[in-house]
Amino acid sequence: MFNCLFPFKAVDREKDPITYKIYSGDVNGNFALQQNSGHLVLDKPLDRESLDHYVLVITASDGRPDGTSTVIVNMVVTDVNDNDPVFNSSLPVNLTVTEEQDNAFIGQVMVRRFSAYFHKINPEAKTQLHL
Ligand SMILES: [Ca+2]
Ligand SMILES: [Ca+2]
Repeated sequence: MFNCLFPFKAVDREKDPITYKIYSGDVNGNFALQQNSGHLVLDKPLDRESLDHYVLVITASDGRPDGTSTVIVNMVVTDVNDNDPVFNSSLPVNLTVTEEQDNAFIGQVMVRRFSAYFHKINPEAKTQLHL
């Protein structure tokens, strides 16, 4: 069973049966409007990183050719943390570091971390990690 986002309700003074429709704005087919109840539900999950704002035009008709009312709904998609961080794919994956540099920051940090760790469990390992 779908969760109802919002119940759109129109009133007809002759109490004619009302048919509800999404006229426009559902650009990716995410929404479904139950035509007899006017309940707006999600047919597919929304993705704020793809589209964060919808303007839906919803109609209610009593069946007469000119018996249609329209409502415009602005909908903002709020964020949840659903994406992992990704590295830039253009970053180089093979690095060459020249030995004997004293300003190669990345090399120094890595050697220090590994040295500290290995030195703790094996004092002799420190010398094996030097570039
Ligand atoms: Ca009517
Ligand atoms: Ca997100």
